[in-house]
Amino acid sequence: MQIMSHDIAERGVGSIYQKDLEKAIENGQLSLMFQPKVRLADGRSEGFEVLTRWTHPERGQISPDVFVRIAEETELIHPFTRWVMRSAFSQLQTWCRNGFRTSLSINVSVRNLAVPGFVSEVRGILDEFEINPELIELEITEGALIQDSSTVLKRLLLLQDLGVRLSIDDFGAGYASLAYLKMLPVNVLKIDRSFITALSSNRADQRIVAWTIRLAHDFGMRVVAEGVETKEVADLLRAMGCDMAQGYFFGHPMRADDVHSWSAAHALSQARGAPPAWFSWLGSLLRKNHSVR
Ligand SMILES: [Ca+2]
Repeated sequence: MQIMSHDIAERGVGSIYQKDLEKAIENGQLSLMFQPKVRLADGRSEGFEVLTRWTHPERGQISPDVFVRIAEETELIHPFTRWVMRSAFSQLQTWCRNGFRTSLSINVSVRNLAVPGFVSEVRGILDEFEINPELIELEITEGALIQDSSTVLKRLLLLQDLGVRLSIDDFGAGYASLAYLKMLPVNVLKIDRSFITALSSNRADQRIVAWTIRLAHDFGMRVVAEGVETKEVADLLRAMGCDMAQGYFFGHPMRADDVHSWSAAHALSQARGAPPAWFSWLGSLLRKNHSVR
């Protein structure tokens, strides 16, 4: 199996980790984390983005920036995404059976979309775990979307037919044209964190973000701001009409075991009108207990 791009080979990173990643996918060294998305208008939880962690037996935690990139630049992206979907859907099935209904966003690479069998694979995994497709959102990075527009568009339409939601991830970091965006069967646009982290002090970012929110709404999409770390930024986004937010201010990525207690605490504090800062405190407590990220 071919596997390494020149880019990775030159950096020498792939040679160290590629075989290890293949083993990690097979041998259960990967684990899932869940980061909450929150509705800005009323603070209610809107589900979780599924993130992956890799604990290497000798090297410890490997940064997702490294291993996701290796997966994306090699054929490993196929078993990797399959593992993420099966594990996440299995977890969601357990939650649903226990009466905890939430939705999950899964990151999907354009290389997954390039494979003709991908849509039927998604359908098969949804069926296997008896998941209502409405509870699933697939996030596809903006840069990836413009690489092979006709095939990608065809596959996106087929995925839409399955009933899953689709979102454009990291919007603003790539170069998607507005005309192209209009054609995509996409329900959600996620604004890249690079425009959000300094939003309260950067006027240019404020203009770009306000304009992006208006544009997305004109196209009938909902908007998620990524990388929200402060109350100021959350308040500003709410005033701009942004629909949802994700980031450390609302919740760090957490283990499956912590999702239920976070959700219960979150719902309780929303009912009491407590400020979301309370969750940052809870999040840091959970992080300390589990030494996560
Ligand atoms: Ca994402």
